Amino acid sequence: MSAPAPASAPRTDHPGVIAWVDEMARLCLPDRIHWCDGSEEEKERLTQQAVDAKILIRLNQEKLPGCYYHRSNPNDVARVEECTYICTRTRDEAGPTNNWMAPADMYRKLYDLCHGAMKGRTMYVVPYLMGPPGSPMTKIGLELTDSLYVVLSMRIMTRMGQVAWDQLGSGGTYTKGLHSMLDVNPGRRFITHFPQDNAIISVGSNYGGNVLLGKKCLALRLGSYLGRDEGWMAEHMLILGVESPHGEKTYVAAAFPSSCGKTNFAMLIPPKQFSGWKITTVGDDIAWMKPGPDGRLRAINPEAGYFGVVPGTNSKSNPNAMQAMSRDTIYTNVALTPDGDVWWEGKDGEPPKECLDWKGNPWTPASNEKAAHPNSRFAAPMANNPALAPEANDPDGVPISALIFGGRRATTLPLVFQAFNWIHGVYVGATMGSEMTAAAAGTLGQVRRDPMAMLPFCGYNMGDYFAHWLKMRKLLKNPPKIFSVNWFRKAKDGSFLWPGYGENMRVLKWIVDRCRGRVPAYESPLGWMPDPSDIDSTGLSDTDRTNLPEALSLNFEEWKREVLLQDELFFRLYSDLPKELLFQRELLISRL
Ligand code: GTP
Ligand code: SPV
Ligand code: MN
Repeated sequence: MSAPAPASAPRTDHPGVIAWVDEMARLCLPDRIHWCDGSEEEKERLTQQAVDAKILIRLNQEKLPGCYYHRSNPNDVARVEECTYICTRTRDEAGPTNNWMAPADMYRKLYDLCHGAMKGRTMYVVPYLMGPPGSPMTKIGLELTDSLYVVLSMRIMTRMGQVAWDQLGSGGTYTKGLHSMLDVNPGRRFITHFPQDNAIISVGSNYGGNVLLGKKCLALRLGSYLGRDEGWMAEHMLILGVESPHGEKTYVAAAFPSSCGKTNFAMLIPPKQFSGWKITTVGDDIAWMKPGPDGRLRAINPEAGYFGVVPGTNSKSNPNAMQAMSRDTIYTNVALTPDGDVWWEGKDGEPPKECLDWKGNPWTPASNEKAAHPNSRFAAPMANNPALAPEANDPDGVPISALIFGGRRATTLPLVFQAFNWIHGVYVGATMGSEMTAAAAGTLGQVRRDPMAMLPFCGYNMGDYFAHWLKMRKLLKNPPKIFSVNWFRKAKDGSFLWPGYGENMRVLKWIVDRCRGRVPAYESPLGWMPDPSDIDSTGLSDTDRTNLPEALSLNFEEWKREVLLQDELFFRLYSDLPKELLFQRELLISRL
């Protein structure tokens, strides 16, 4: 057993912080308070405590140095949208797509739940930055939590510790976050946001986006709210750099819903025919974007780590992610092998003859259940990614040339098209649909509208969010071009029409060339589209090349249905919907 940690003194003289931590401690009644400094020494000590408390299992350190394993409660394996609330002053500000409760009522309910909730536990005070130190776009957050798993994950996912205390100083602005696992009971699980107080309270969960408060809660829900007021955008987007053989660099940001390919796309390795082309990762999940002095949209990745989907990741689909999670990583809900290694469906090699599944039960290849949960995740520092763009630490961010929207659609949506202009692009993003995945509790496979991949993450009325998108155009002299992609279209036999993963480079190259005015496109009812011959197919397999025209095709019957399905969301948002989007819909119908 490790020695108890020395009592820790406040690491700041910020009077607001001292008073708030004191108030929350008197509410939650922890046995002790630990003010985190983010040091290596602190990490070692807290990790040992987590191992002693069986919160983490130390993995085989020869195979996976610095790696640990965690199992969450089986009732707590994904974000829960029905427990997620936006507590603005009025219901209308939160809009019809968010759960809402009046702030006073929600505070009362949660303070009741939190009262004495940390008895026998330690309250960790976790300071963190969202964004590179010194960036004008960076925000400071404080998370009070009774979960060591959260503390150690936040240390990977954000710039946590002294660096944040330094930036906070004695008068800085920060987002307040309170998290208690309580007894991890789904009946008492609430992920709540108070945009007008710049505050978050999360109780009853110990999983990912519910509890790593910098991520979806601050960087997207509160971030989108702040962005509207301050003239910037917080988006569920990866950011990547494309480097041509001549050293020309182009940056794109892409919004795909949860578990629809952002991490994979952000770490793409081009096929060997693209010699000299290189993709570097700025971010894999969240982009904060603001008009720069040059009139272009500049983006930073507010995070410092990846909380990535594990199943399906292997040395073929995503070698960079495999490297990133080979050390200093926390694995959650994968399978554990007898030699202290991890396994999951879709990993390289044969399944182990026996192992423990994500629930800790014996598992063999004959078992009917999955060994790893479909939403099992790795938390790895971005510094581990061999393709990390050095610009990920640049306080000025990167200039964005293209914004890409994409969903998981078995039909209807072609491989790629380019919107006619910004307003049309906003319409394309606003009408995005995608099949539900394991990243959130819900019905798998059902198509739902997920505008800009932000349906679960927009911190205010979705209609006003569209208006904000439209307004951003006026702040940009050189706005990015907007594209739609779909890697998931299927043939009649159910197989994917497009090979995806690294081969997506072929589509990305068309996008980059469009941004630079180097490649033709024809005008289709949806937007500008490539002829199959405009997509570089050297080295593509015969089947994939044969399928390309179908992957790019438009089916008018499907589009008639699609336009009607799009209406469902527009109908819900009608009173707040910018009229421009209704006109775009009329234009689309007339073109079809
Ligand atoms: P979140 O972290 O939930 O926001 O997800 P994400 O958007 O980062 O998704 P990720 O890259 O982790 O991909 C999720 C799953 O999509 C992977 O396990 C793959 O199975 C699948 N996937 C990713 N890219 C492709 C692709 O190009 N083609 C196909 N067919 N599947 C893909
Ligand atoms: C997502 O669901 O979009 C994720 C995982 O990136 S979580 O952090 O749980 O939100
Ligand atoms: Mn995500």
